[in-house]
Amino acid sequence: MDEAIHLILQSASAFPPPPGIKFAYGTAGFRSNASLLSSTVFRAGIVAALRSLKSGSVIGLMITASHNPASDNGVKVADPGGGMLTQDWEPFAEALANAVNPEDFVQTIKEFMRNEGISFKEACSGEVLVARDTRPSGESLLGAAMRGIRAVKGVVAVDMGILTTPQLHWMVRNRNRSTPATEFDYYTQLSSSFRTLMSLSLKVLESEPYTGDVVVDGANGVGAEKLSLLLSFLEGLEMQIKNSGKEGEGGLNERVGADFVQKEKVIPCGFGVGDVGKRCASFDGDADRLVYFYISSLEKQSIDLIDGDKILTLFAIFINQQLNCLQEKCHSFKLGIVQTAYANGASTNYLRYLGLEVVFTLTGVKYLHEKAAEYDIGIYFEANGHGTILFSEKFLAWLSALNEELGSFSTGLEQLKAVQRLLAVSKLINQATGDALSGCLLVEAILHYMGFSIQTWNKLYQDLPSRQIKVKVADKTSIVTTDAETRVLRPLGLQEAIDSEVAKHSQGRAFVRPSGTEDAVRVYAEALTQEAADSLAQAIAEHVHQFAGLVSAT
Ligand code: 16G
Ligand code: MG
Repeated sequence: MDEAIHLILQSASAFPPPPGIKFAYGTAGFRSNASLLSSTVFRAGIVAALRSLKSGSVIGLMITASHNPASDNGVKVADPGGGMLTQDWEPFAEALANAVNPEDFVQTIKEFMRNEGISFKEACSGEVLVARDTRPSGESLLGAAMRGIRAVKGVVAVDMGILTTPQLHWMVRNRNRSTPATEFDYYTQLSSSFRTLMSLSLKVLESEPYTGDVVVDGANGVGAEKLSLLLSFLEGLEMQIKNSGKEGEGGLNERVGADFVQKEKVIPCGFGVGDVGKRCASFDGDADRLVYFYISSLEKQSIDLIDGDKILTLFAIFINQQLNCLQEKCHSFKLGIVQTAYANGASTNYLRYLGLEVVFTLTGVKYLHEKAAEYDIGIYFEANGHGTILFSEKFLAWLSALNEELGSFSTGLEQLKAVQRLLAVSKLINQATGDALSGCLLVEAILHYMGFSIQTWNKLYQDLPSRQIKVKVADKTSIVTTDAETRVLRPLGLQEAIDSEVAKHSQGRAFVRPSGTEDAVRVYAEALTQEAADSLAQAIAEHVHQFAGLVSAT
């Protein structure tokens, strides 16, 4: 043991931590300016390697900072099921990232290994797949990650090259299930299940025709390149890709991409007069978020946004229709919808009006994913475009059996088609995590099936006007929330102040929460008019200043 730890320590000396900086394993791993990250990435490599030894499974390590500027980078660990690192390991990841001297560093590893019952093993006992997005800093951080993983005796590090975040999660999940898991397999599975789904569509005569001509904003990131690879498996499908990151197309996430489009609600760079009237989709920098939009006014540069809530609604309607078709056969299976406090109230009302069960979790994919996995079919989405559909093994086994049973009678049966549609969705949609590429194909297939134009889809319900404000306070951790972040526990009195502001507005709703990715407190407000939502958010931001100590508000 001591000799193996000594080897880790020796490798670590090449990656000294930057002085005076505290790293936090936030909502989506470590994130910071790339120049500060080599020690953190090296150490995250050690965490991933130990996780692989502990679980006896393949683990993933993704180097990305998603929608952050190109100068930032980050790192996160994918667990054996393809989801986020188990939350019990986050304190260890943080303690290791922040261990300043060699004694602390060694002690942190030793103690954790002892508590978790992990011991070093012989060669090839563990394996970590490493991928990165297109950020320039990715290559040198990859080196740090590989060194960190290889420093742990018995663990192999495999460089998977440049991938989207969801592709790496998908590969980890598949490797551990012994199902095809290469990048080629990813495109093969997505394209063939998409084709199956399209072939099972109803041809509703009076519906608006499916045109297939969607324009995709790739955020100048990795998603654009991977989408064009995927399209090479889907001959005949028309998708125009903009902001693909090629020379002259602008910088990564610079006034482009899902985060920009969803927050600013303006036309992203690269889109203009030629795109008016078209269905447009935006990915974020690592392609795990998806939103749709169409240009509403070129003059005002405005768009009509179709956010994660509306994608969720489209998926829920479709899945529910298929389940209704199988109602007499599957009443014991449960469909659950998972949202966060950021979900527009109009979406929740609409989903409940459809008779669906809607539950709420904290912000962050790991929380939504965990909750959705409790259902036979769990659909989760954040308004910002992170989301997917999860199917339980039990439900999939039942579907496969039903497919055989019904298939032996007749091929045209509507029930059989419903079964086959659900099976195709389970293969098309990424079961490991939200995925802009697979999500986009599913949206396209469902729009085709429903005969919906993007405008019809948008009109399913009308969003309540909302406003978000970021407040800088002396210490964001002074704000403690409860009830899936919808209510404040501390500082005492702040919730009462919020309640009294909300009560002044018809259909008002508001909450505050400390950000998991930035040093700030976020305020969200919703009301019947934009003016009311703006003034409610402003009034609450002022209360936050008073209660938590002002630095500034933007
Ligand atoms: C991260 C999360 C996202 C969440 C956002 C909230 C993942 C993969 N990403 O981007 O789910 O909505 O953080 O940021 O979990 P905030 O805490 O700063 O508001
Ligand atoms: Mg992302």
